[in-house]
Amino acid sequence: MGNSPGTSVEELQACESHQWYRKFMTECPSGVLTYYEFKQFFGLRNLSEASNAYVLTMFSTFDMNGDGYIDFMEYVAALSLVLKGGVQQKLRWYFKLYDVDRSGYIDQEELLQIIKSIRAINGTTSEISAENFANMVFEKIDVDGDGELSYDEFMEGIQKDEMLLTTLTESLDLTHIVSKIQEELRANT
Ligand SMILES: [Ca+2]
Ligand SMILES: [Ca+2]
Ligand SMILES: [Ca+2]
Repeated sequence: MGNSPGTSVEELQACESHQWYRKFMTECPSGVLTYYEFKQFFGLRNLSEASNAYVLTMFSTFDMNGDGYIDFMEYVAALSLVLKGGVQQKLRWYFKLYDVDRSGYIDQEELLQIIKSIRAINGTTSEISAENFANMVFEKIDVDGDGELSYDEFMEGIQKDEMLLTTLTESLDLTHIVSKIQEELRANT
């Protein structure tokens, strides 16, 4: 260690995991995060209803085995994916995030709620309403027109459309969202 010519991805990940691990264990000595601790961990307090709903969805996406707690492995898996995963990996994660009821499909209502939550968190004002945006997404990528986005429709449709891909990637970047929320809170105190 220390005198190797280049840092391999594995080494880098091991090192970063170590830092994440320290933060996790310092702030969460029990080894698992509850939803309440999750919000504390990321400094998320006094959230609006829409922001809360989104953070709860984020929490359940982190909680991969659905036991109501985020353990260290789940935490590292989610963060490393969000921070440096490839497009495919991220989209897979976004699909889970969007499919709130875990039906395996994203319906229009789920998409609409997520868009509204993200906009509320980011404080984004857009010339296009959340309703119109959701409609546009469905017009573009609901290929079989059944009113639900299957995993394949989502993965293929989003990757084919640069604008949608950019919008999704930017809006669902966790670090961006977390810092936005923190800014929002600082501004309000
Ligand atoms: Ca869990
Ligand atoms: Ca669904
Ligand atoms: Ca469909």
